[in-house]
Amino acid sequence: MAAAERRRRALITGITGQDGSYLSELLITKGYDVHGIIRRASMFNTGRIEHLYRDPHDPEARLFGHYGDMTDGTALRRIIEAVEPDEIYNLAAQSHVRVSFDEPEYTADVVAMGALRLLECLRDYVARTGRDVRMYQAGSSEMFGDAPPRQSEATPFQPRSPYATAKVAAHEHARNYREAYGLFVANGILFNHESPRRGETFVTRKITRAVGRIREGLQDKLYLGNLDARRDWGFAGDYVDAMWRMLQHDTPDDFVVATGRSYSVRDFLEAAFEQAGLDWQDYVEFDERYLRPTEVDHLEGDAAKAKDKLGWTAATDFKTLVAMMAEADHELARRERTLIDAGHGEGLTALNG
Ligand code: NAP
Ligand code: F7E
Repeated sequence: MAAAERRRRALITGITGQDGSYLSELLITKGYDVHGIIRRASMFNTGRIEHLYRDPHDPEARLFGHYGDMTDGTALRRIIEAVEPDEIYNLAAQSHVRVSFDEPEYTADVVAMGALRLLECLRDYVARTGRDVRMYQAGSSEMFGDAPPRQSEATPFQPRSPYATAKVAAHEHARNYREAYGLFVANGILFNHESPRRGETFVTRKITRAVGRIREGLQDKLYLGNLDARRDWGFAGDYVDAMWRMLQHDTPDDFVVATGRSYSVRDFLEAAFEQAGLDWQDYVEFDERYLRPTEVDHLEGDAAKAKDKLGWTAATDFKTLVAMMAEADHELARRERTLIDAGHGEGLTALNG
């Protein structure tokens, strides 16, 4: 292909995660070639992007994988040199807040140092080639921590977990590289976003998975921690569009991405069990293992700047999101039930997501 016809090229860290899969779909639809960094695992970890994959020899192939890890700066550098991306989306993270209290050093290494490693690669690559390469940094509403709602770009960060402090560090590194070296680095500050592809240990998916399994007689209890926490839950498919818009904007900036409405974990439970005609109180039990040493009580975002400057608003409301997840997880549980009835073990985890 002649240089003039070269398709735009995106590099995504964390491509195998929830957001990586939706972002890959979006970018392929927009005509990009998508390259993703995949970490080596003893089992397949590409379930969420398998439907996008074709053999790289196929001229229709648009998705390409590269082994790498956010803890390995040399590999990141090599991948950027080989891919020559126009846009980089840094989505890789140890993204579980509760787990970050158990693995704080690893979380900081992947999230904070990982972002810094990537910025260093970008800095040198841009200095050497003079190319316009844009980077998105996946920041989080967790960075606001204790700050009272509604939180906006002007709200000071008060992080409450090793995950959140690492995200604040990554966010500040990104701002500093923007100012020090004139790099185009946009910081997203995304509030919770969910989907049928959400990891199963996050509370929304844990609930909809349980509802589906309870309906099919595969589970009879659901153990949870704090039901009072309030979150601003949106749909991941909507949020990756905001990421892309940030990199098409004329200047690099920081943007809150949120629905502007918050609900408690109890509200989510009620809505999800109601889908199945069940009363959550008959099934849910408390387990202190799911409490955090420091909790974030109330996150509710003000995304007025994203609306004004990027033309972005959340398209999916809470009720639609819960219904979408509950329906997908009921279907998953039905398939588990069929397999079990056919004598194929305890359940089907490979099809999750
Ligand atoms: P996710 O489903 O947990 O995906 C995380 C991705 O990072 C996976 O692809 C994972 O690979 C990869 N990863 C983890 N450790 C890595 C390492 N050491 N090296 C390379 N890759 C590594 O997270 P998500 O929900 O898609 O979120 C995407 C990003 O947005 C994350 O940075 C998250 O912290 C941030 N964020 C998420 C939300 C939300 O509500 N979802 C809100 C705000 C910000 P494996 O598949 O191999 O595990
Ligand atoms: O918890 C409470 C828990 O783990 C939500 C990540 O994507 O969003 C996510 O972080 C709330 C918390 O998400 C259980 O205490 C009760 O108050 O689903 P979660 P999170 O901590 O808000 C932000 C924006 C990110 O950036 C993160 O990467 O639910 N909760 N009982 C529970 N939570 C879990 N996981 N499990 C429970 O049993």
